[in-house]
Amino acid sequence: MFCFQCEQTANGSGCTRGGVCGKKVDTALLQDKLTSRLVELSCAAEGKPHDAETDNFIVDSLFTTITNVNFDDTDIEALCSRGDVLIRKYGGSCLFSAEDVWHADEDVRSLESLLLFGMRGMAAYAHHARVLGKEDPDVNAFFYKGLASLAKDLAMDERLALVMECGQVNLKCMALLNDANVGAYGKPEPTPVSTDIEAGPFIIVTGHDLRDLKLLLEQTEGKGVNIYTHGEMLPAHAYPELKRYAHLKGNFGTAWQNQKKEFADVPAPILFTTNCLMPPTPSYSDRVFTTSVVGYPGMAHIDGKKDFTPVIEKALALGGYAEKREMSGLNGGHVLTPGFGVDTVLSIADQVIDAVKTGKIKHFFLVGGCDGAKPGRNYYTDFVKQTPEDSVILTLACGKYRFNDLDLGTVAGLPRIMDMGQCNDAYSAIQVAIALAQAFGCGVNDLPLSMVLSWYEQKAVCILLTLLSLGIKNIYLGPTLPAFVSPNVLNILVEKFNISPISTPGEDLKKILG
Ligand code: FSO
Ligand code: SF4
Repeated sequence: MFCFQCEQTANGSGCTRGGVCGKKVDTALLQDKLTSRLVELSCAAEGKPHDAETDNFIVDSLFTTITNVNFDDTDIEALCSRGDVLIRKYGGSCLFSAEDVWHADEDVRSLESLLLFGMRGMAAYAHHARVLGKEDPDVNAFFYKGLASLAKDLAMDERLALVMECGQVNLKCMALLNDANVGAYGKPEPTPVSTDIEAGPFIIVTGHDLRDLKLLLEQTEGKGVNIYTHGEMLPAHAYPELKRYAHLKGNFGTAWQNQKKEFADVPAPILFTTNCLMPPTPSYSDRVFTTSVVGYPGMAHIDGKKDFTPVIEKALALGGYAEKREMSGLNGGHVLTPGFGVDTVLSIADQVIDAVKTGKIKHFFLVGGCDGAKPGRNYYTDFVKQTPEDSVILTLACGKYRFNDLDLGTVAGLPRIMDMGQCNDAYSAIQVAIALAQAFGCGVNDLPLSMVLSWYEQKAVCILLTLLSLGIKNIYLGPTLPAFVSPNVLNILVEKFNISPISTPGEDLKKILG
């Protein structure tokens, strides 16, 4: 096997004897086989009319191969077989091996990987939008174009153009998902969320799929079972149509990499709607439920009918805590406040613009992205703690658990930390940046705004590509640069976009605020 798609890849270069994430060799080989099927199918269907079944198959298969989504060979084999049927349907003939990508010239491999991993991330967002009834033909068409390109002999500049196009299409995809979420659940509004757990039965729901949460809330209403979000599900509390459920009580735990410790002895089941699933330990494996594209051998799976009865029964049988448990975030705080989406921030735009003009706010930082297991990630906590008092921190995705329970007070009457939501709510951050640039009559790169991002898996890749495709410069990226960015491709990114690896909070702040 060879896999280097995530930040924790072995030795910073590639997993070859099983994944650091727990992915087995056979699973990795099957994922390559599935990717090969997707390329073959796209070669056969590109430019032809394609049906919803094929579009959905491509999206869900790409999503399945994201880090920490599916470890179940049976699921991946079933997808490969469906791929075979679809390839025949479109009269496919091209024979492709994804493994060849890993052995290509290092710059070709780098650009092909950026594209493939970006598409995997984007597929997750396309999936979430689709389950809420929203699709975009341009987004669907790009999956065929991008996948088919992997079988073509292209010049480097053509490959680079495809990578940038992936970023542009992902902006559309994130906009689609934002519209789908707002259409279904209303505009997010700032909402304090407790980290404490009430007495009695409860279910922890993690991942990104708000529709799964909504269905679970409906099915648990009046049953004496409370619901707690975990990880990337925290922003759900901010949506009017979700927060109106009184039994959506609070948020449990922190980011994904702490799950083995946090789930070990909790008297409740855990529902995984998407990544990031880690191989469960025996202490809680009988309490793990997966749904949608998530899978793990031996774990209970809730199928597309979304009957959550087994999860609810498990919660009732376990009974929860006998008494209320006081819990806190990583810095000891007890309240998290998501809900600063694009609508909230733009509704106070005049206040923000005035505060910048009068010098009360001197700088904005977007400190966001994935959390992860490596020790160097304390950088993000320290960075936020060291930002000056006349600055605002916009944040999103699970990396925020490093600092989202800190009370940094207010600046010009505004909270200093504003949680914009899940990783896909990078869309909100982009819209806010564009609106600020318009208000000040300048470009986004001329704003007193710096992006200090953390990455782990492939959704972060597509978001980074979106930012670059918008021409956003001077991004700081950590905790380490992706193994799949070759030195030559890195040179291009540095020359065109002045992207830099993070160093220390003090040094980076000095450079930024210079
Ligand atoms: Fe975190 Fe995992 Fe949303 Fe990623 S839960 S690491 S960027 O999934 O997708 O933020
Ligand atoms: Fe290794 Fe990451 Fe691939 Fe898992 S997803 S096999 S940890 S590179």
